[in-house]
Amino acid sequence: MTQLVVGGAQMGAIQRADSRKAVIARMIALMEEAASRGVEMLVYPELALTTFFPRWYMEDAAEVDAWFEREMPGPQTAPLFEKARELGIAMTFGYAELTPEGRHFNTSILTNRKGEIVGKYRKIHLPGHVEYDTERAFQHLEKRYFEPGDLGFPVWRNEGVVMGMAICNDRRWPETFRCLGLQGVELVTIGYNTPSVNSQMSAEGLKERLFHSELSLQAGAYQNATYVAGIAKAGVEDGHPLMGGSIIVDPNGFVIARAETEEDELIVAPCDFSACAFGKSTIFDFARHRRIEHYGRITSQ
Ligand code: CDT
Repeated sequence: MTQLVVGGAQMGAIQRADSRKAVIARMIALMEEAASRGVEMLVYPELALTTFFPRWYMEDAAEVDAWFEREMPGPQTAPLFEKARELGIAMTFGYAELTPEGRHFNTSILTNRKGEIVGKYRKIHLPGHVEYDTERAFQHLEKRYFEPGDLGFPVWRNEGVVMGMAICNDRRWPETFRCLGLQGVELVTIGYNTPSVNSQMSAEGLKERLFHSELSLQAGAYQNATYVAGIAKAGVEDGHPLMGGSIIVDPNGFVIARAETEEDELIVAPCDFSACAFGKSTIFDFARHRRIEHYGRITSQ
């Protein structure tokens, strides 16, 4: 029976001018608070090290690449890994990855409690568009700056728990959760940056966006009998509001921890992973109940 105290390190706004050093200092402060509350596994947001730069249209390759990390850990992120090792906290966070071959991904990594990287995920469902869109209230250029992830949806047994990662828009796709669920996932970690308003539909505001996020995270948890931690970057970044709404959900789909602010805020939930077994062996016993002979359309179109 494995138990872990899971923390969600929601982060408030990161401005375009904020340095990596300043952001890492905030992440370390959240980690120290997490340690004082007994957290053993800490989840940070998508693109945790920078502002949500895909809202900015850029043509200059060097300007774009400045938002990316060429190594992980690198000189600026090493103090975060050192602190995690010192405090014995496993963690996951998102960042923009530039590979030695010059490929660009929206990535998250997973570490164990010794500060060693045990897993990497590259975002598969990239929302938005490639070119400047004059019809939008603001830009969402993930398809311009990243290529779709090439690692699939793996899981890792980390600290006794089967863990998988997804990133932001991935949470809206049941296929994400089912790919992880089919591998027995017990904790899905998902960082996100979600604008508080829809750039193409003025009627959709904060209330609806929070609802859709919770709906997706709760359904994913319940339908795959897994804990889910959905953790936001929130607040107003250079005039552009991102919603908060970070939650941790149990394997029955109930919210067991919830952020109240749009600032740096820690949420904490003790998780008993034996609670995943009931759903996995009854209503969501995939081996007994799935009817894959009728699911071909899902992957053929
Ligand atoms: N970062 C990210 O994936 N955000 C998207 C915004 C969708 S609107 C283009 C999300 O699904 O929250």
